[in-house]
Amino acid sequence: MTLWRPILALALTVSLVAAACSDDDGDTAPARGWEDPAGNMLAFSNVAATAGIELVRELPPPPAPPEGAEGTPSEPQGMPDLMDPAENAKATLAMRGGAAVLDYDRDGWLDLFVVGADSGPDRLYRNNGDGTFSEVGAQAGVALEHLGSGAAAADFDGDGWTDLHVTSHGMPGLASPGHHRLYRNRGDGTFEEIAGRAGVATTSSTMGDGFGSAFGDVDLDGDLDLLVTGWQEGSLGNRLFVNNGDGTFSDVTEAAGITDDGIRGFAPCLADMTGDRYPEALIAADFGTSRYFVNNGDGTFTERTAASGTDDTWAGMGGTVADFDGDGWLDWYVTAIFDEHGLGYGDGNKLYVNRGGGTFEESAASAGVDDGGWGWGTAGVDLNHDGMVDIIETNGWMREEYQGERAKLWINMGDGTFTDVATTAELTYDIQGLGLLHFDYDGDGDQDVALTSPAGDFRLYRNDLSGEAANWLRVFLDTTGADGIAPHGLGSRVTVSAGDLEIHRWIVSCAHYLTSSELSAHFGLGSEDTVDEVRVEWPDGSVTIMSDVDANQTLTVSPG
Ligand SMILES: [Ca+2]
Ligand SMILES: [Ca+2]
Ligand SMILES: [Ca+2]
Ligand SMILES: [Ca+2]
Repeated sequence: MTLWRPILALALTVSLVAAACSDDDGDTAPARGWEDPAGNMLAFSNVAATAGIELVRELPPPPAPPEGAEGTPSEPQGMPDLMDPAENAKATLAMRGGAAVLDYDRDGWLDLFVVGADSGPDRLYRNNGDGTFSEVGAQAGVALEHLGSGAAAADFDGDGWTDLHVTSHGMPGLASPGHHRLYRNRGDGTFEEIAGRAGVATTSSTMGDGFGSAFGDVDLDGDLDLLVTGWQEGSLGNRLFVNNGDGTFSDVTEAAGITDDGIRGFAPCLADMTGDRYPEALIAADFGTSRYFVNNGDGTFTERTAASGTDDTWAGMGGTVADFDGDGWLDWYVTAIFDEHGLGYGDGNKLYVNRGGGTFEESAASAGVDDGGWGWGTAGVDLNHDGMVDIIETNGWMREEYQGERAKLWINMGDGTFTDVATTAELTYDIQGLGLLHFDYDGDGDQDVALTSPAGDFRLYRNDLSGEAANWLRVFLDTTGADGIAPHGLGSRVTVSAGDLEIHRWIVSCAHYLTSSELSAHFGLGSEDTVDEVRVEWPDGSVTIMSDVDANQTLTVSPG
C-alpha cells in the first residue's frame, strides 16, 4: 500500500492544477497542460487538419441481431465468428491500417506513409518543413488501393534511401496471399515495387494475412532482415526473411527455428534483449500465443517464452521495447485487453522488466500500466524530457464496453510507477484507436505522436513541451559506406552521460502495432544543457565516443 500513497497524492495535485487551469477568468493565461515534477509543462495539440492530413475512416454498422434475440447490440461484433469469411473480413477491417515514418526525399524532414485500408489508396505525406504536409502518394508510386495492413520503413538495400515494406491482405474485395509490397526508394522521389522479385510478397501460402513487420540485422552481416507477423487461424504466416545482400530475401523461418505452431501474430520486434548484440525475435500475439525467441548467433533461435517469464499475455496486440527502469537493459511492454467486464479476455497489458540472465519480471499492475482498455499501438518514449521513458498507448474495439476510452499517456515517475496524464496534457484521443507512432515532425526536439483509427480521423498530436528542464538530444546513425553495420545503425546502443544522468537508448524497429517510428536515439536531458559523452556501441562491437556535445540538437554520428 505504501507504494501507492505518493501516486494518490500526485493524482490529487494534478486534479487541482487542472481545476485551476480550467478556471480561467481571462486576466492571465494559465499555463497549458500537465506540470511535471521538474516544472516543465507537457501539452499536446491535434494539428492534423492544419498540417494537411485529412483522412477519415468509418466502419460498417454492426449487423442487426437475429430476430427475437436478446442481449446487447454490440454482442455480434464483439466476438465475430472468425471462420465466417464475411465476419472475418469485418473484424480484420477494424484491425488494419498502420503508418510509418521515413525521410523519403532526404531533405531532413520526416515524412509519413499512411496505409489507406478501406479509405482509398495508401498515402505518402511529404513534410514541407513549415508544419504542413503535401500528399504525394501518386507521384511517388505508392498510391495503391488494397486491403492494406501495416507498414515499416528502413533502408533494406543500404543505398542511403529509406524503403518501405507494406503488409496487405489482397486486392479490394478479395483477400488472398501474395500481396505484400516492398517499395524500393529510387532516390528521385519515386518508389519501385519489388516484393515479388525480392521474395517478401508472401507470408502465408494459403490466406490473405499479414500485420506488423519489423526490420533488424539478425545475423549481424550488415544488411537488414525482416520479421513479418500473421494472425489468421491456420495461416502460419509468421515469417523471418534473411537479406541476401543482392536485393532478395530468403524465407528462413523453419531453418532458424522460428516455429509457427499457430502464432496469432500482431506486433513483431527485433531487439537485443540479452546484450550479445544479436537481436531477439519478439512477437506480441493474440490468444496467448506471444513468443520470445532468443537469437543463438548462429542463424538459429531458441523459443524461451515460458523460460524467460514472458508467457502470460492473453491477447498480445501491440508492443514496444525500451529501458523503462534505466538499468541499461531493454524491457518489453505488450498491450492486451484489460477485461474488467468478466468476458474472459485476460488481465491487461504486460510490462516485462529485464532482470538480466534471460529472465523478466512482469510488473504492469504494480507499475500502474496494466489497464489500457482494449489495447493496440504503444511506444516507449521520453515525452517530457526528464530522461525517463514514458508510455503512450491507444485502445478501443467495436464493443460498447471498450468504446470511448482515452489513449493513455503514462509518465514514468522514476520509482517503478507511471501516472496517466493524458487528460491534463490534452492528449484528447478517445476514438477507437489502432496504430500509433512518434517522430519529431516539426524539428523542435520533442517527440510528436500520430495515431490511426479504423473508425475516425487520423490525428497528429504536436508535442508542445516547454520549460527550463526540457533539454534534449536526438541522435541518428549514418552507416553509409561502413561495411558490416546495418543501415540506420539498427541494433546500436547509444549511451549519453550528462551531469548525473546516464541514459541508454537503442536504434530499433518495433512494430508498435502496424507502425514504425523515427529511427533515432532520443534523449530527454532535464536541466542538463551539455552532454559530457555520447557513446555509440555499434552492432559489430566497435565503439564511437564524442565528448562535450551541446544539447538541443539533432546529431548524426558515423562509425569510426
Ligand atoms: Ca522529407
Ligand atoms: Ca542481415
Ligand atoms: Ca519521461
Ligand atoms: Ca516536435
